[in-house]
Amino acid sequence: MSEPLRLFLAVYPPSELKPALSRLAVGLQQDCGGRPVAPEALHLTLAFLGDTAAERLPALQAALAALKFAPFTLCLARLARWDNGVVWLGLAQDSPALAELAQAVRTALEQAGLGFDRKRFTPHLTLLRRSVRAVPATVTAAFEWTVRDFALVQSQPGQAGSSYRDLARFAASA
Ligand code: 2AM
Repeated sequence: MSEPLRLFLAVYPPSELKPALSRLAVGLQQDCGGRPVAPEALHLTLAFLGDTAAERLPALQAALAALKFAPFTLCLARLARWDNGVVWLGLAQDSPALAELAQAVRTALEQAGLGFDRKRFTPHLTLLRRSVRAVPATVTAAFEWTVRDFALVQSQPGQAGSSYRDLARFAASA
């Protein structure tokens, strides 16, 4: 059997928003410490599978390719910090379309017999890791984009943190 792959499913911000998101992360580093996530690695996780046998990839891809969802708009405008040092950008308000997509993805994984982290879905886009101070109330942000696809991503640990590689993209159907 080959080495397992560390996998997760994520929505990416469009490339035109990445410079501004990255500037926000670098600016927040001044206030909160820690390490900004690189622009190309910015994402919002729908489900985390963790170590998955490479042999399961065809079943995983088939299950995700069969999933139908319509494009939807996402508004991120809430900055917060968790005790684990993650500073993140969250939803301006609940997004039923995002919650439905995350639920559909999780149901598809379950039906395909694939393991995943069953912690409650908390939509967040990580901006900083290992921060040590709270986000000042004076820092605000607002980002909006249309989600048209999601990605199956492989996480590879490295000395400078994990790097991510897209294995597949799954497009909205309308
Ligand atoms: P985080 O940004 O809050 O660390 C790859 O690790 C992605 O999967 C990250 O977005 C990470 O969230 C998320 N994730 C969710 N559950 C995870 C888990 N149990 N272990 C590692 N990453 C997890």
